[in-house]
Amino acid sequence: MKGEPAMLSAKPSMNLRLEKKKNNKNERKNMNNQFDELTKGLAQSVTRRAALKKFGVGLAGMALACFGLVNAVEAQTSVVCDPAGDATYGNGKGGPQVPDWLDLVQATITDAGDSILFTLTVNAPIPLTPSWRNVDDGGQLWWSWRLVADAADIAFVSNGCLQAKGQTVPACYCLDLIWNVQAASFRARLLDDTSCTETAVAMGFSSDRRAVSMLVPKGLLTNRTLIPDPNSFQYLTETIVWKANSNGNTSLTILDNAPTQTGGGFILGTWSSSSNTTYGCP
Ligand SMILES: [Ca+2]
Repeated sequence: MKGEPAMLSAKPSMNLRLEKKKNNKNERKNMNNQFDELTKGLAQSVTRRAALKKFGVGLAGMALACFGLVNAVEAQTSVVCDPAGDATYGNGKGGPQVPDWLDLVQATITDAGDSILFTLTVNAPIPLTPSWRNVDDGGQLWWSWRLVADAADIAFVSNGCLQAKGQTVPACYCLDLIWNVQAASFRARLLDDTSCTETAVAMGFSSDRRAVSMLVPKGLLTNRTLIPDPNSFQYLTETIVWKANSNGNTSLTILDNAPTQTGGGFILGTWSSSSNTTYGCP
């Protein structure tokens, strides 16, 4: 299946190159802002120093990488933009309106040395305690990344790792921020859905809560069948509702994708630690 966005293979004109240079500057600035926001989000009631301490070597490593990048190497970033207002439940056929904080507007992957920073931006602040009548009787809300090596070569697994029993899903690394309705809490995890191996990762919200970042040490991406090289892979992002009410009914429904999925095959963003890419951005 061909999923490579045409834009990514287009040869940039001179103007585009200049534009890119300008963007790189902005991206460096954004990287710093992003880190500050992430730290703020992680810290909230603790100091920046305590936040670094709390999340240990990974985040500290990222801080060093970020500060180093300002002076030396450019942070490489992949950005996918998505329209606001296109999140729907049940194809929009009479389903409840999807809250704006489940409407994806941007997905960004930034190299942070030994780690990779994943940031999803949505169309409204993610509430401290997200509530949506579609899932208030039980279940989970997900802000998700699906990481694969290549859209042209996706394997599939039929399993219960994603709590979508009986469904066939792409074999991938799943990076998810999960709001659990019953537990009334957030958690962030990296899941290998071929082995159901799950690892908690550091996460934080931006100060306006429109963005959530998750930090994944490259050393966690050890399944070389899924991703041969953590410095280069393809991805898509999703918001998902997993319903699990008291009657025992379960269903997993995708509300929004970035890149938007149209027709057959997967349209994926491309990440590489050696180049900047954008897709679908104005
Ligand atoms: Ca959207």
